[in-house]
Order: sequence, then C-alpha cells, then structure tokens
Amino acid sequence: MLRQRYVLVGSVGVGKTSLFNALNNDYSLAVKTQAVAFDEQGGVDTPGEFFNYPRLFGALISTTIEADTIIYVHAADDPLCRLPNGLLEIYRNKQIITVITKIDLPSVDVPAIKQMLMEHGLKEPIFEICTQDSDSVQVLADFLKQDEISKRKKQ
Ligand SMILES: Nc1nc2c(ncn2[C@@H]2O[C@H](COP(=O)(O)OP(=O)(O)O)[C@@H](O)[C@H]2O)c(=O)[nH]1
Ligand SMILES: [Mg+2]
Repeated sequence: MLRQRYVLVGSVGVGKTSLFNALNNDYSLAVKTQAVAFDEQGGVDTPGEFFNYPRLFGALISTTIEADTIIYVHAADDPLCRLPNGLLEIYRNKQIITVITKIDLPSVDVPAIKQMLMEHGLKEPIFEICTQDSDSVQVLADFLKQDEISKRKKQ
C-alpha cells in the first residue's frame, strides 16, 4: 500500500479539493464532495465537515493519523483561524504546512491573514495559492517533491 504523504485539512469551501486536483494536474472546477479521496502520490483530500463539526473530529483524527505531513488550507477571505482547539498539539509530531488559497479574490489582505494564522501558532512554510493558477500550485508541488526526496534519504 502507498504511504500517506500529506493530508489536506480545513473548513468546508476553502479550496482543498481544488488544490488536491491541481496537485494532480486537474484544473477543472472542483465538485463539492464529502468523500475522503486518495491519489497515486500518497495525497489525501478530506471533507471540510471533518474539520468543522466537533462530532466528526474522530474521523479527522483517524484520517490523518498515518500522515506525516498535514496541509492546513485556509481561504484568504476568511479573517478567522478555523483550527480546532488543541489540534496543533495533537499534530505536534507531524509536519504542518499552511496554504492560503483564494489569493486572487479582490480586496483580500494576504499578509494580514498570514500574520493572523501565525498568531494562532502556524509557522512557515506558508504558501499563497490561487488553485486555478498552476504557477502558484507548482511552488507547493515542488516543495512536497523536495520534502519527499529528503525524507527518503533519511530512511
Ligand atoms: N477565487 C478562488 N476560488 C477558489 C479557489 N480555490 C477554490 N475556489 C472555489 O471555492 C469553492 C470551494 O472549493 P473546493 O475545492 O470544493 O473546497 P473544499 O470544500 O475545501 O474542498 C469552489 O467554488 C472553488 O471553485 C481559489 O484559489 N480562488
Ligand atoms: Mg472538498
């Protein structure tokens, strides 16, 4: 079985599935799904409901337990950090990557959002992405590729 490399988590509608598809070179419009999706490269997409509803935290935790990298996806037009309380503590042995999506929306203040997320304990790397812009997705894809190579070398 393929090892899980990263799991995309975050609220409903932030662009996780669009990003998951873009990382697989699919730039068609994402269809709303409540499914957990896997790809050949070891990526996992999760439904935002796992993140938004405390009664589904068990599902969030069991879906992410095997992954060594968590990608928290946050939309640039949302001024509030949606990380459930204590989640960073639960993930303390995992690598956390943050992605700010929807940076193309008018009148979003991406530096302010980034600062707000850092005040909630998130750290670099923080990627700024429009999921329809392959150049911005590629920066994350390159990072994940390099990261995988360096992890393999350590094994
Ligand atoms: N403007 C803009 N819209 C986006 C972006 N990424 C996703 N969306 C839109 O946001 C909505 C929710 O996207 P989806 O990938 O289903 O979010 P998910 O619920 O987190 O999986 C869809 O209408 C997407 O087209 C982005 O970078 N910019
Ligand atoms: Mg989705």
